[in-house]
Amino acid sequence: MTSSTARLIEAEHRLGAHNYQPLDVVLSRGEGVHVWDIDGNRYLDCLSAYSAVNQGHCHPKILAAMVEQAGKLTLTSRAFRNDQLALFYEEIAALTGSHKVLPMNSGAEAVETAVKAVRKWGYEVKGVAENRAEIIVCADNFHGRTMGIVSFSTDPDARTGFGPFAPGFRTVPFGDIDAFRAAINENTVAFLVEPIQGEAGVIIPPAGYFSSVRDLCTRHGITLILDEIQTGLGRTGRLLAEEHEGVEADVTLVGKALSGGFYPVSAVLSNSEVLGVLKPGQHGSTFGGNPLACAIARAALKVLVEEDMIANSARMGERFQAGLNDIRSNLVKEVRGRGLMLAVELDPAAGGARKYCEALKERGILAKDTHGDTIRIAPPLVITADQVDWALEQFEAVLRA
Ligand code: IF1
Repeated sequence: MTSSTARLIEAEHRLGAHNYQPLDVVLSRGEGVHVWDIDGNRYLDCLSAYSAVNQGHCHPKILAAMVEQAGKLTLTSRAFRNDQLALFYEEIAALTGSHKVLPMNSGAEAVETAVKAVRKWGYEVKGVAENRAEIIVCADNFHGRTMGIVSFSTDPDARTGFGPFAPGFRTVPFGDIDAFRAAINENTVAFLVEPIQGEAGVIIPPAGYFSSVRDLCTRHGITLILDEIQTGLGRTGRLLAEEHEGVEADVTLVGKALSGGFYPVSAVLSNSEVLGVLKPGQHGSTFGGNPLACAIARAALKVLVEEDMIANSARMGERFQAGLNDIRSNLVKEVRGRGLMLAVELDPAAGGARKYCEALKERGILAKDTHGDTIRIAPPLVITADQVDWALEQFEAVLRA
């Protein structure tokens, strides 16, 4: 480690809250699938800022849109209108087939927005008795870090010490349709769920789970809220992961790659009348829907489609997953994923995924361990076949060492 790297890490440690334990690599530049540290070492980014940079680092067209808009108008607040918001609405609604859009900033804010809207919908439209609304969620979910959201987390790290918690949530195991059916009652207003559980280790539910969920939601007047903040916008090889399941959510949450990593932009997309219950003054955000965010999001969506990144995600994901499956190593327990949302679960005897991420870093790959034994692999969707093959050589070397 060079002295400047050590100095920056020391200052972070001394002055920053210790709520993260990053790999000791200090990055200063990014382009496409690559990032460089302050000493000029190049890495293939296999995390993509948790899928926020699906379009690749510093995509030139998103950058140009950002710079152009930043020189014209950045923020008006929603007290006044701006000339980008309607265009953002039109473009994202056309792309996703949504009828209503509510722009926010972080993913957690989109989740909070959906929780608020769906409760109000429950009282005003479904006729649930005041303060009785229940939202069903899944064990091992990850939806963000706010108080409301950690109230229905089952992860001790996310919850412990942060009570008292918000009531009104009921937890069922992910992928278990009988448990979901049994949790439904007359107060159930929504089911909030990730199409593929990311933080839990890229967990794909059994085939048919979501079509049964969709049927039950329709039959019982329950709003199906899919958190596509991580799975959405091409990550799994489709625009939205719901397409793999042949279902349509009533409410879809997107964030992260909605800006290509330039800026926090999230949105609640609604097919039903859920967002219609929000009246002036009942919800909002200083920055939500600002012209800079809208211009960036418009460009981020445009390049995703125009540059065929979604199909590339499907093709390269298949190649990457097949290559991982071909690695003969008794350290590997399972390889799983969809598109470029991949994970290698190691055998518990391997001694944890972190040290393999350290070894990958030495070979020029940045990947992230999750839940002890799983290496998460999620490169930008612009990755080429040669880059996938090179990455596979590094994974093979590390997993067979
Ligand atoms: C961190 C994980 C990923 C998300 C889903 C909402 C949000 C997220 C499905 C909230 C955010 C992030 C946050 C990041 C770690 C990360 C993560 F490991 F925790 F699970 F991506 F895999 N819904 N996920 O995945 O979005 O408010 O952060 O914009 O450091 O906490 P946000």
